[in-house]
Amino acid sequence: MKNKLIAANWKMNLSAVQSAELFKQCASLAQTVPSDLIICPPATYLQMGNSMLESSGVHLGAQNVNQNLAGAYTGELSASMLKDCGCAFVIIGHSERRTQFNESDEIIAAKVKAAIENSLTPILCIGESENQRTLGLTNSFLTYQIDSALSLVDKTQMKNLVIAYEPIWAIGTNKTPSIAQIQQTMTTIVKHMYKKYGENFTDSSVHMLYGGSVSDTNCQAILSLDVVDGCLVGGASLNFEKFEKICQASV
Ligand code: G2H
Repeated sequence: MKNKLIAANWKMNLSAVQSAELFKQCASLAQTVPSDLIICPPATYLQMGNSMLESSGVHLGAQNVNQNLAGAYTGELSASMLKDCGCAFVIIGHSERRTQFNESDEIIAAKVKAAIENSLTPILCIGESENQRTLGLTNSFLTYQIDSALSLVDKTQMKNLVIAYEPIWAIGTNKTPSIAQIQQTMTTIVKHMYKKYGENFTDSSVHMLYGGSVSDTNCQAILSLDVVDGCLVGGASLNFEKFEKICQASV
C-alpha cells in the first residue's frame, strides 16, 4: 500500500518570516507522520523551502510552471528553473489559474508535458463547476479534463503523476461533496484511468488526491476512503495546528 500524500498549497499567502516558521514546523512534523508531505509555497520562498526542508523528507512543489523551456516570457518560471530550486512537484491546472489567468486546456497539456520532460511530477487539478454537477455532467467533464491534460505525453511517461480532484464549488468555500459523492466521483476517475492508460496507470505510481475545503474536521472521513490517496490542502495548510491534524489523520 502506498503512503498517503498530503500536499499544501499556500497560494499567494504568508510573509518570509511566516513561511520560515511554517517550513520549520512542517520539517519536524514529517518526522512523526508516515504520510508523504509536499509544500507548495509562493515561488519567492522556494529557495528558502529548499534549504529549510533539506533532509526532512518533505518534498517541495511549485504552484505554477511555464510551458516553454526558456525565452522571452517575462515574469515566468520554467520547469528546469523549478528543478534547480529543488522542486519535485508542480501544481498544474488549478481552477484559479484556469479561470483567473485564462489557462486553456491546450496550455495545461503543454505544462504537463514540460513538467514531465523535466522530471517534475505534475499535480494535475481537475474539477467540475456546481452547474456541471447539477446537470449531471461531472463524470464526462472530469474524464475530458484528464484526457486533454495528458494528450501530449506518452502513456509510458505517466508513471509519476498526481491527480487532484477539486470540485470548483468546494474551493475555499467550506463546502465539500458528501463522502459518498467523493467516493463515487473518484472511483469513476480511477476506472477511466485504468481503461484509458492500462498498465501504465498502476497503484504504486499515480496518487489520487481530493482537494477543496479540506479541514481538520472533515479530513478523517475523506482520507479513510480507499480511493483517496491523500489531499491537496489550501487554507487549512496555512495554520500549522490544523495542518498537523490533517497529516495525522492520514495515518
Ligand atoms: C483548493 C484547495 C487547495 P482550499 O484550491 O488547492 O484550497 O483547501 O482552501 O479549498
